[in-house]
Amino acid sequence: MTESSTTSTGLGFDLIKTDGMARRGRLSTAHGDVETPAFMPVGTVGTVKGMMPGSVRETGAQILLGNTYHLMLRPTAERVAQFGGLHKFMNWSGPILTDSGGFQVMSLSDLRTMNEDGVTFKSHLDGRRHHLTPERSMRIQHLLDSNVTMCLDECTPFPATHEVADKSMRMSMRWAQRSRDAFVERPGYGLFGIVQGGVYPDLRADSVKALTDIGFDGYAVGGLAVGEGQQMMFDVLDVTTPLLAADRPRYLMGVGRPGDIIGAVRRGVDMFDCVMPTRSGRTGQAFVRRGVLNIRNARHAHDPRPLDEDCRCPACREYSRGYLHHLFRAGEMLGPMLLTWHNLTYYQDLMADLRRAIEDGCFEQRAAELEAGLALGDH
Ligand code: PRF
Ligand code: ZN
Repeated sequence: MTESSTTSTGLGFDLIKTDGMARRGRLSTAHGDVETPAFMPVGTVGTVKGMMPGSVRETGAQILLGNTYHLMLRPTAERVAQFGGLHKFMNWSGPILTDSGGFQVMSLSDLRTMNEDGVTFKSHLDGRRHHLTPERSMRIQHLLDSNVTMCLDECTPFPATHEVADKSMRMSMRWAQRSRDAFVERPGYGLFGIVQGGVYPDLRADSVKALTDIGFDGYAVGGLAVGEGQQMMFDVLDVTTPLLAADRPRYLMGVGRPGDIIGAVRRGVDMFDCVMPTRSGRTGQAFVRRGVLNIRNARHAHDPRPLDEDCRCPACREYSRGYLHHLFRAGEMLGPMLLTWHNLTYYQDLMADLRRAIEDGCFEQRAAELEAGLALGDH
């Protein structure tokens, strides 16, 4: 049975099938549908580094993530709007989700001060001062023409005392209300709230309640994968996802490694983003069905085999490990390009595998097989 719903702000979400807590769904936007569980490649500055959009699509990606923080500084949101929005500017016709900027301000900008109004910071590019408020973040994401806009929030650092996490979460909830008020509703576009509260179950529950009372098109879980470790992240998900509206998509921000994603899908998460496949591809790390390997390692120099026998990507179909090793050792740009292509294909095939398992009602069995594969190590 398919349950369909469209909220006032216009994003459709169909929950097609569940298997335990794992969910098989479909998110509908003005720029097309996204089959969930989904992985969103990171296109921070209006490009998935080293990949043309058609190639990103070929890996199986249906939605990209863009960043308010980077694009507001360069080329500016107004410039992107002048080109008809981010889809046209970067030549990606599918859906785009944009992060709101707060997280990137805290991790990238030089000097920053946060108060109730918003966050003031110095650009990591030229040192100029900028101010980001919930209202300004909504305006920027609107100019970018983002299909899925994220509320401005504060990612509570880890570790944080209960008192610090409480204060931080409550400000994020006030910012969520201001974000909701400033968001311009359009069909095919929506706004996600972001659950905070550190590692404290009572705060996570309060945060879910505050966001649910406001009402969003989807709910993200923020403040995780910030150093707490996989088990604690899973523990927080265990007390958070059961509280979230079943008929709305759930997004775990900035996660993760393949094992993190499998564990989070098991706990009811629908959407993910992470720089892992793209960033590690650029440094020579490849995800293969039996773990990870670094192609720069000397033992690959003489190896005529592909990176991964079972992979459909061009790096695996058309090149040897020995050649890829050579490209990295010679500093050739084709090396990072091919490994990025491979890693994104690996991630998308993993998501397709999980979706199929949920459809077939054998999620636990398949998840266990995949987890066992990851533990085997590199071959
Ligand atoms: N908030 C926002 N973006 C994020 C995070 C968050 O908590 C995280 C935490 N892993 C990644 N990206 N807005
Ligand atoms: Zn491959």
